[in-house]
Amino acid sequence: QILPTPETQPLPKSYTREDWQGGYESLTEELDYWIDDIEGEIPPELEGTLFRNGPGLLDINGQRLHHPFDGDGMISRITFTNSCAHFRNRFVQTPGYLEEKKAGKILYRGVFGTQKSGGWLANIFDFKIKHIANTNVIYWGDKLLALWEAAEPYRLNPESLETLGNEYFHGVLSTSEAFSAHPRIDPSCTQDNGAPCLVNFAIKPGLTTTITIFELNPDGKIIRKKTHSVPGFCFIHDFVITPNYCIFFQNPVNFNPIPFALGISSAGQCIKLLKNKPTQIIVIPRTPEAEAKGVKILETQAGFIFHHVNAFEVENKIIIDSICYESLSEVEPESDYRQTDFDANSPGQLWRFHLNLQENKVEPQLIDSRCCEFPTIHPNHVGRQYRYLYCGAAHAETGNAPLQAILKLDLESQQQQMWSFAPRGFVGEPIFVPRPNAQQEDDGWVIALVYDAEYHRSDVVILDAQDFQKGVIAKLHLKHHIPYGLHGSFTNQ
Ligand code: 3ON
Ligand code: FE
Repeated sequence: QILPTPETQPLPKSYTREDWQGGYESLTEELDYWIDDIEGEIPPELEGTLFRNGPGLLDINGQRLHHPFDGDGMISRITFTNSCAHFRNRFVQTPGYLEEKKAGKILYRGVFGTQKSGGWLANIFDFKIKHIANTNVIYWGDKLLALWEAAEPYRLNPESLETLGNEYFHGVLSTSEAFSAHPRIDPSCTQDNGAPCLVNFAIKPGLTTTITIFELNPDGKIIRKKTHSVPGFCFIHDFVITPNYCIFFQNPVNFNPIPFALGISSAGQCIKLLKNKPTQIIVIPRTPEAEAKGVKILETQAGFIFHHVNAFEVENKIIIDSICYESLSEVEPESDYRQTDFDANSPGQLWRFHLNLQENKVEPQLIDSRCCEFPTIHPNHVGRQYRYLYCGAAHAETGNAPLQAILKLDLESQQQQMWSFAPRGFVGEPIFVPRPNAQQEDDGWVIALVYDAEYHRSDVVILDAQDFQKGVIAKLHLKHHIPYGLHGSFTNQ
């Protein structure tokens, strides 16, 4: 009798697909209440507001969106004060959101596969894309901004979350000019006598791509803006900064716009990863001293990167930590993302790239093979040497799976801490909030939204960043779920 070898016996999963799917239901209500169902205690020193953005609608009046990234942006705001917490959420009132709400049906094509009903004939030669403001939300220069990488930001009232209109930064950003969803805040800018500075970019893809870099002072004014041209088509979602450089990874992709033009598939679906072509690492100077050496392009292995963790300079080297995928999961026109076969896709894994600018050499190094996404670090270490990173992670050590745990990595000692919400919890992006007057890099809290399939609701969970093994120090039960989100930020204001 032949018994199956252990390798061929699939491990029991830490989740069920049905549970995971629950987090992809729309939330149509806009709510406003004090959170009164709390396990544990909110640390009294934790004062400030966590803003989160993500698709709030996964359907328009019952017409399903093809992919969650096409969903209208919904901002959640959790304010912590005196160990109490207040919740409020509102949709970003983009013209597309309002028109579709009124019409009760899909009126626009989305970047990730959403189409107007009626097949390709209803979509052919329609190049209009709905601006959805669903990817990130930041508070900078006394302005709350909802971001989406292909268009200009929306400004919201930070208290009421009411949409105030597009933000053009005193006309320095022009109409339809993009402002990406992944700004980085340089905690101490050498060009501004050590004042903090927000650095962001805009990609205009084409046969040659332009990358515009913006630097904003603490008053929210664009004080530096420069455009660079790079050869080839770029799909770049995130970047990293150091005091002297902005660094972009140009994923080796090919863009064939014909199926998009013919109404067969969306723009995003026309992007294919080329596995036999290298990734180009574009190093753009920020300072006049670095500028003298010009833009440099280095090459490394093929792969796809959405998110980077951080970068820093050591002598003539630049170190960059990123989440890399071996292949890009396809969102076929006929498929349903809720039926995703996790095992068929490659997991995001943490890599470190050592760039030697003198010798034009790149050394990639796998740091951790566990499936992970949504990395975050201490805000004062952006662009600088750092020791700790936090991210969402799969419960199991190997394979691709939904994020169910929060992982802390000590990059110096290689030690790890993990807190898992499996089997029924699913985590979003964690945010590290330093404790006021803390001395150590990991002295603070990690806050995340966790979807709990058992009650079909979301919890705001707070961990002690120094000691995950303590467990959740406060679990704030919301009265409803929040659909799986993208990015957010914390502000002490
Ligand atoms: O030709 C261009 C192609 C293109 C794709 C035109 C373009 C500039 C309009 C464009 C647009 C890109 C956009 C709008 C990208 C938006 C990306 C987005 C909303 C989210 C990306 C999220 C990435 C990740 C890795 C999320 C992971 C989530 C989980 C692991 C858990 O749910
Ligand atoms: Fe992102």
